[in-house]
Amino acid sequence: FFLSNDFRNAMQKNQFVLYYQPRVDGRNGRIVGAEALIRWEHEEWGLVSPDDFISIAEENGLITPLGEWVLRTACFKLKEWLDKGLHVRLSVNFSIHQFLHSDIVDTVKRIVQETKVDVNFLEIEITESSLLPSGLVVYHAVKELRAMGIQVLFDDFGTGYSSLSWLNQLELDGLKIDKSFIQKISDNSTTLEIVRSIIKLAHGLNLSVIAEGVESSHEWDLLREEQCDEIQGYLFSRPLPADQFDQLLINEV
Ligand code: G
Ligand code: G
Ligand code: NA
Repeated sequence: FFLSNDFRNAMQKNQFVLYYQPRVDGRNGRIVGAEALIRWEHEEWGLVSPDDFISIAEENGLITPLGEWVLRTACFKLKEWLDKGLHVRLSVNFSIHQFLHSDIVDTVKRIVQETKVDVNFLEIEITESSLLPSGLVVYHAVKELRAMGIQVLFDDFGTGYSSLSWLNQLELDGLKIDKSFIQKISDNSTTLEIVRSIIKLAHGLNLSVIAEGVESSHEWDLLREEQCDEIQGYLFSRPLPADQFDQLLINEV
């Protein structure tokens, strides 16, 4: 519903911002990390969700510079936290297009050097559906990123068609259970059983498990019982602008 000119202008005018949503320890609710989530502060439309512009950025190729901006901004933020002694991890969403149409490993190396961030606190989220058409390219890039010390998470787990075959082929560090499952675990015993099985499977493969979209303490109780490693959702906090997230972090330590 908008043109790529708008988009180019938006980059030049610095209209993109990162929000940060806390990820907490599944046992005690303490903040252990955050996910960086992009928003567009549009002059007329207000705050625009990535759902409304990421796919367009993928189509017109602007996802490459945009993705670079996201990673650089996130790495500078992470460096700032770590320098203050706030030892949290930060995950960044990567689009499959960044793997296919740019040298993603080279970009990451460059930005890590530029920002001097400790990569051991950096995580990359890749969506399962987006892995599907591009096996080998992703496979090699993931391998190299992990060799650098970066952790790679499988996002929206359970919603795509290839979860299990991908688990079998890719070496990863963790998976995020899609919020569509979490929203049903309280009142649907089948869904609860599926989530329970995903967690067992993941732990058997040495993967950590993050549940997304946790909104009630009952959902948290159920997940804690299953030893879910981390929780993310409105129960703890919505995605926050950087200064508000900083405040939340500082208050907790
Ligand atoms: O924050 P929100 O729920 O509006 O995010 C909607 C979707 O946009 C999520 O699936 C999320 O993974 C994706 N998204 C958010 N930020 C980024 C980003 O920086 N890069 C990419 N590729 N996707 C993002
Ligand atoms: O890419 P990913 O699937 O991580 O998408 C994260 C999206 O989920 C973001 O757009 C974020 O705003 C949204 N989100 C985060 N927590 C909750 C929640 O508790 N409930 C719902 N409905 N959405 C959430
Ligand atoms: Na994500």
